[in-house]
Parts: sequence; structure tokens; C-alpha cells
Amino acid sequence: MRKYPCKEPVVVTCGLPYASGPLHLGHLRTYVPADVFIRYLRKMGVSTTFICGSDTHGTPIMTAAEKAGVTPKELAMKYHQLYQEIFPKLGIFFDNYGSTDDPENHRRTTQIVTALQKNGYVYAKDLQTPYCDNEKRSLPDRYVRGTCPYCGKDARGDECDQGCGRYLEPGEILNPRCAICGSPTRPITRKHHYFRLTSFADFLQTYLEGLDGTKNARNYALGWLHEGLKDWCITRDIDWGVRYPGDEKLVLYVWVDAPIGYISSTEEWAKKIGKPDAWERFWKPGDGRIVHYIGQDITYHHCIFWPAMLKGSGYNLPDAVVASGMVTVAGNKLSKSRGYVIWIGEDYLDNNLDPDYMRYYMVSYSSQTKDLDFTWASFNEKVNTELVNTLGNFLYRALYFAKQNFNGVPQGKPVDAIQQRIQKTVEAVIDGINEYELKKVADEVMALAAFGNEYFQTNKPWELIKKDKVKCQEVVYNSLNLAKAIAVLIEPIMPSVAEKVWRQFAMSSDVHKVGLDETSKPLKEGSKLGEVSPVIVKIDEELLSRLSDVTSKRIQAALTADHAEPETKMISFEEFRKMDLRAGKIIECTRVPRTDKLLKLQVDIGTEVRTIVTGLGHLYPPEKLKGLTALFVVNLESKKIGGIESKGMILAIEKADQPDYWVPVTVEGVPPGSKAA
Ligand code: B3M
Ligand code: ZN
Repeated sequence: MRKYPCKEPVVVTCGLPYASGPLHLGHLRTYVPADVFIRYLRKMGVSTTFICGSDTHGTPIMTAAEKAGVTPKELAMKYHQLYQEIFPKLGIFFDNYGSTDDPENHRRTTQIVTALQKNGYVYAKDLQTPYCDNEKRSLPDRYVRGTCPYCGKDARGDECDQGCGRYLEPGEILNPRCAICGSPTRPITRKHHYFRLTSFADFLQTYLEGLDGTKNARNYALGWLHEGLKDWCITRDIDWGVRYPGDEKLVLYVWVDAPIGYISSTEEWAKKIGKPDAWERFWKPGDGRIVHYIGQDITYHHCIFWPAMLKGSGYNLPDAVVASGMVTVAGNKLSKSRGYVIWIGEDYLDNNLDPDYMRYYMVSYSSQTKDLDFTWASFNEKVNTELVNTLGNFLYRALYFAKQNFNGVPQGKPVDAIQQRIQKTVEAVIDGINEYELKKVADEVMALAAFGNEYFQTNKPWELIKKDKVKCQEVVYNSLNLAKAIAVLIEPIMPSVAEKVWRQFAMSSDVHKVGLDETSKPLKEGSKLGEVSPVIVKIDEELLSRLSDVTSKRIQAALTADHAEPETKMISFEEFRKMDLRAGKIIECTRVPRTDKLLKLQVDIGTEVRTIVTGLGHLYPPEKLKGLTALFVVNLESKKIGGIESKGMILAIEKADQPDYWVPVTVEGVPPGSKAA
């Protein structure tokens, strides 16, 4: 049964982008389909609200800010602004684009968490989390790396990002090490706050079984539910975020206030339109519908955490979750550091490439839930075969012929078969929307354009005009009706192309506002046409090869940077002499507890016995080093490593044929304290 069109208003949201870097192709896999979807709903006469905003909290923002040498707030505001400017350039117009740092979101988050506390869904518990003595800070989420307890792959604190993709609770990761300096961590104990996720298992089972959207979201979530839930730690020991109501020294985990951003951004919209209560129709129990567009990798958060939070605090539940497949670049997972990235600004818009082409590519490349592998060649191929040869070709031929020969819309009657063909496409488009399958929608519209080409080609109006003018007029008239229907149908995918066609038809209406029923309204005979020109053109070959070059160079540069030898810089003899190198005898050697690399040495350097910590523990057992005389730097600033004050450093050589294998520089036969130069 069809869900759309519906009488109830629909709010469509997109996953809130972390305001931590420029927009890239991966982002568009969510935002373009959501925008296309909502434009089709409008064309069906559904009342819609389109909501998004920047995700400004959590360790993704903090780590990026530290790298950039600015405060998290500065970083977030910079990219928040950038997003606000770039989305409209892609034809994506949100009814409101908020930020999770807006006062509305702080307020709504506090209200929801307080409600959860009141309803008995939050409890306090002592939790051991990793602390780095070297950086002198606690290490939540992305500040820690270690081993995934489920699949054994290297993972970050809150997510197994290189392996099974599971969400990880604080304290769960094995062999934690500091993501900043690499040293092993020490557990500290602190009171944290937990959300009783486990008490929502039955509710989630029923809820998920009835959840609309794409099957992947629902099925993944049901699978996780089956594996069993854990209560969810919702606080973090950092100072960037929304304060935890009840302990102002803690902030809420970013995944608490981020989805609440959907609600607060809707509240901002309601205020903006002068109906401050309008948001309640969606979020308070009522008839409004909620549709979330997200990337598949954040399904857990949207299908497990989020509905439980909403339920526990008395809010409305999402009706549908549409989870899109991921974007890969030339077969590789998107990665900025590894060079597999296409920037929307720098690589695409700045080269004056038409946003509509990318919109079309994004929705028509593959089914919504499948991965999309981007290459410039496949992009070009789609533009040339489908957009230029099929769509653009038909629109131009029909309009140009009419303009040249009749200086407008000729006399004619709509042919039933053509009208039915249009109607069939409209129905298929509505079906595609009901299935959240935009590839089907795009293919149907393209098939109608192919039909138009065939109709034009087989009827040969250029011959008819010489022998049967009436018949010629009829063919052209019906071709124009087809072209007009195609313009209406393609508008949600290619809004500016539709606008151009509409102008060529010299229409007084707004193509963005007309409904799908406009497709069946025949043109008025004798009406004028505007300037006619091709609405789609091939991508310049030279530009294309330049872009392919840029992409492959970027990947190459990232790969060589990984293996590059640092350039050797000359130093003066004076500089060299500053280093105090002495022979030291290792008289004691023990492992530093709870670490896998650190060894604590007691070293006789002639004048005294020093404590020196070294990271060779994974290569040598303590008894191997004990008794050796080796070369030490003895005037190095002391440093705390693994909680121990280290006063000096052993010299070791990395084997040229075996990276990461270090051999201590031993100097047998000299007394401790002997000086090297
Ligand atoms: N900021 C982006 C991501 O993990 C994250 C989404 C929040 S949606 C409420 O893809
Ligand atoms: Zn894993």
C-alpha cells in the first residue's frame, strides 16, 4: 500500500554533518537523495519540512580543532558557515539549518535528559576510563585507540572503525593507547551516568518490526537487538558539549545531543515561520511523520539509541529511516588522509561543473542501499549516455523543431497513447518514492525521455513538414507535451535543468511549485516559446582529464607520504656537541604493568643510577636487556612515560630491512659513564 502522498505533514531530516571539515562526495550520498525525496513529496502535494544542521560537539570536533590550532567552537563555526553556504549551491534548501551548539539545542537536550532521569532511565555508576599521564588528560572516544573486543581489529574508542563497525562503550576497548602520543594509558575511576537501554529491548523489537524506510536499517538493528543490548554511558569527562544536568563537570556524549538537534532545528524553523508550536506536530505525540535520511554507518545510533531516548522521554517516534550505502573512490573507502576524497567545493563546484549532473549521478548510480564507487570516468559516462544523449537530446530536439518551424506550440490534440505513457511514468515515480528507491525514479524519467526520442525519430517530423503539415503539427505538439512532463518529473533531481526548460516553454508558473498533475495538462496551442538552447552539455574533455589527474595525484601523494623518508637536515658541530652520550650499564629491567611496550630500566651511567623508560618491550623480554652496556642520551629533558619519570633515552637502530624492529646500540668492554662523541 502506498504511504505517499499523505495528508499528514512530513519532516525529513538528514544526518547532521560534523562541522569539522569541508563537504565531500560522501556527504552527498545522504543530502542529495533527501532533497530529491522531499521535492517529490511536494510535487505530490504533501506538506513538508526539511531539517538539518551542524553537529558541533564531541571528540571529532575537538581532535580536528586541536590539529588546526583553534578552539572547538571556532572550528565548528567556520565549517557551520561553510555548510550553510554550500548546500544552496547544490540546490539543497533546508527549511532550517541549525547547529547543535545553538541555545535551542542545549535547552531541548537538557529537557530530554532531565525527563529520562525523572522517568527512572538514568543511573550513576563508577567507570574506569583511560587516562594519559603523558598528555595529562582523560581519553574519551576518538582520543583512544586499541583492539576491538569483538573482532580483534584496531579500533577507536567508541567505534570499531577498521573492523566490524560496532559501537563501543567507554572502557570496552582492549589494550588502550593514547591516540595523541601513542603511549599506553592508565585507567582512572569516575562516576558516570548510564541510560537504561536494556529496558527498551521489547519496545525496540516491536518498533523496529514496524519501521518504514530501507530494509538494511531495520534488519541491521533487529540483528543487534538479537545480540543483546548494553546500558549506554551517556556522559564524558571533557568540557566541550552540552553539560550533564546534575554534574556540571561532565558533558553528554555527542550522540545524545546530536539527534536532539533534529528537534531543536525544527523548533527554530517553527519560530522562523511565526508558528512557534509548529514543531510539536512532528515531535510531540501527534500525526506528523518523521523520515530520517542517514548514512548506513550510523544506523545503530538512529535505530537503537534514538528511538529509545524518544520513547523514554515521551516524544514521537520516527516513521522511517532511510540508510544509504557508502561512497568509495576508485574502489577505496573514502579517506582524507589516504587521498581518497573528492571535495565538492574545490574539485567540483569551483570548476563550474553543473550541480544537477552530480545530483543525477548520486541518485541514479545505484540503488539507495548499495555502495557507490566514484570515478571521473563513470561520472562522465553517465553524463554522456543518459543526460546528454537521452534527456538533453530529446528536450532540445522537440523544442528546437517547434521554435524553428512553428515559432511556438503548434496546433494539435493530445494523443491518448502518449498521455497514458506519461501517466504510467508518474505512477512508477510515485511507487519509487514509496519504496525510497530513487534509482527507480530516475530510471523511469529517463525511460520517458528515451520514449520521446523514439517517438520523434520514428515519426520524422522533418519529413512530415514537407508532405503532411497537420500530422507534423500533431507529432510536434505531442513531443512538446512529453518534454514538458519530463521537465516536471525531473525537477526534484535536476532543479536547475527543469528551470531552464520551463523558461524555454515561456511558462508563467514556477516549475518548483507545480504538482505532478501538471504532467497531464496539455500545452495551449499557439503559445509562444522562449529562447531555445541545449540544457545539457558534455563535460569538457580537458577539464575531465585534469580532474582525473588531480584525484590520482592526491592518492599517489598520500601513499608516498606514508613511506617517505624525512629529509635529513644538516646540523652544526656545536649542535651535535650539545648531546651528552654515555655508556650505561642496565642493572635492572622490568615491565611497566598494563602496557605491552614499556620497560623500566635502572641504568648505571657512572655518576649515578638513573630510571629510564623505553618502548622496546614488545621486541625484547626484560632479561634480554639486563646486563647490557648500551649508549644513552643522558641530558634529555625528563618525561613521564607510562606514569614513570624517565631521565634519558637508550639509543637504538631501526633495521633498514625490518621497519619497527629496533636494536639497542651496545658498547661492550667500556666502563659505565664513558662519553661518546
Ligand atoms: N555527525 C555524522 C556521522 O557520524 C554525525 C551524524 C549525526 S546525526 C544526528 O556521519
Ligand atoms: Zn570490531
